[in-house]
Amino acid sequence: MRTQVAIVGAGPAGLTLAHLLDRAGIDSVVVEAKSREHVEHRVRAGVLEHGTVDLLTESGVGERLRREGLVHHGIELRFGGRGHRIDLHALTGRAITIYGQQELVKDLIAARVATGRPIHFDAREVTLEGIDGDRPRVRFQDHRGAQAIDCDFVAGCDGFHGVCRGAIPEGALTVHERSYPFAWLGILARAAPSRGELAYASHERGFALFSMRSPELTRLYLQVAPDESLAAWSDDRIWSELAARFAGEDGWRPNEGPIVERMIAGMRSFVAEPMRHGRLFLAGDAAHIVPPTGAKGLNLAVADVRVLSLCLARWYAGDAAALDEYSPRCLARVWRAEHFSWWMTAMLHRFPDDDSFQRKLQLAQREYVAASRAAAASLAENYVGLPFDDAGG
Ligand code: RFL
Ligand code: PHB
Repeated sequence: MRTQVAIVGAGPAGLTLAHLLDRAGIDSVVVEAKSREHVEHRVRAGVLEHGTVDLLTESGVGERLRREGLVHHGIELRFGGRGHRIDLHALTGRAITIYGQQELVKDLIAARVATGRPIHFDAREVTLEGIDGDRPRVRFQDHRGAQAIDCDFVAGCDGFHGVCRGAIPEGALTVHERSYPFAWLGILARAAPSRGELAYASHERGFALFSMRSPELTRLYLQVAPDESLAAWSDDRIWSELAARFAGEDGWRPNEGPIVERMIAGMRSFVAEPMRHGRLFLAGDAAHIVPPTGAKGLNLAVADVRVLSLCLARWYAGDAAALDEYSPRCLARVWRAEHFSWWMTAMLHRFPDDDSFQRKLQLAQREYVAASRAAAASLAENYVGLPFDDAGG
């Protein structure tokens, strides 16, 4: 096989890149380790920034997203038994859209298949060669046997546990990392959302988040210990813990219903820089991870591949220096999102080792955001997403 760009990974980053390159008339081959069924049903992110929605719509894959996505103009911070609404729209003129990541993945795969360009699922033993030269090659195994793709560039969109980052020689990457002393237990319940907007609760017992996927599906998260086992959480325990953490003067609580999906996700902050080595470009979770409290991971993945598609189009049009911009432009936005995600996480979670001074500071921060228009506006502009160019992306 021969193509212009070999894309490793069919998550949001790889699929959006394949779509944007197709729109720019650039050929690509997508190679994915899992089955189509698997990637279309992996429940993960839910919040799309304003700019992400615009990009998807303008590039022609936003039709169902516009129809089925839930537009939200605010979020609630809940602490001290009270709710404090952050009016995202009044503060920024922008909104967010709730649309399941797997729905976006389905739309992008359908768009890819419609172009007739290749996408290989169930690829095993994916390896990269020659990324330091100008003829890289991606090898993999599938049901037909050994395959090889000769290409001009490789896009490493294979997530945090993929192989692409590891193909970069040791010493060429600098890694910045932080882990957190907790994880999130997430559930999807067949229950009508009992309020119209997301609620982020900070409670003595730990953090909890109320979200949704549709008028029939509620998505909920609980802060748990980092090594927590799902087996320790019966349905009853999950619902009573959620009720305790959301309890407030208004008597609001999430509706209960059958739990149709459950998972535990660790929390980490991670950046590997630069996001390029020779002819390999890392994008999305392959290059950086944020804790999910800021709802930024998927949006950053889309922002990265937007820049990559623009730089590649300029390179193919004869601008030899265009690709040098990729990593610095992405990293400006990545570090803003890293800070925001760390800040939201630090403000809202219960840190087991915090002393009373630290907890008072945390409370003072929450009260400031709830009371000050300037502080709320700062949260809001980061949450809805900074315009692409302002943040370097
Ligand atoms: P993905 O989605 O991990 O996709 C990588 C793909 O690469 C494949 N792969 C390989 N393919 C070929 N060869 C190999 N050797 C391969 N190794 C792996 C994988 O099978 C997979 O299909 O990365 P990508 O595309 O960079 O997308 C990133 C997002 O998935 C991630 O950042 C978000 O889900 C993070 N996130 C959220 N982001 C938001 O913007 N808004 C949210 O509301 C939000 N909520 C969340 C989240 C992530 C969560 N978890 C589970 C960590 C909530 C949670 C609980
Ligand atoms: C979700 O709906 O899955 C979700 C919402 C907000 C977050 C993280 C996850 O911060």
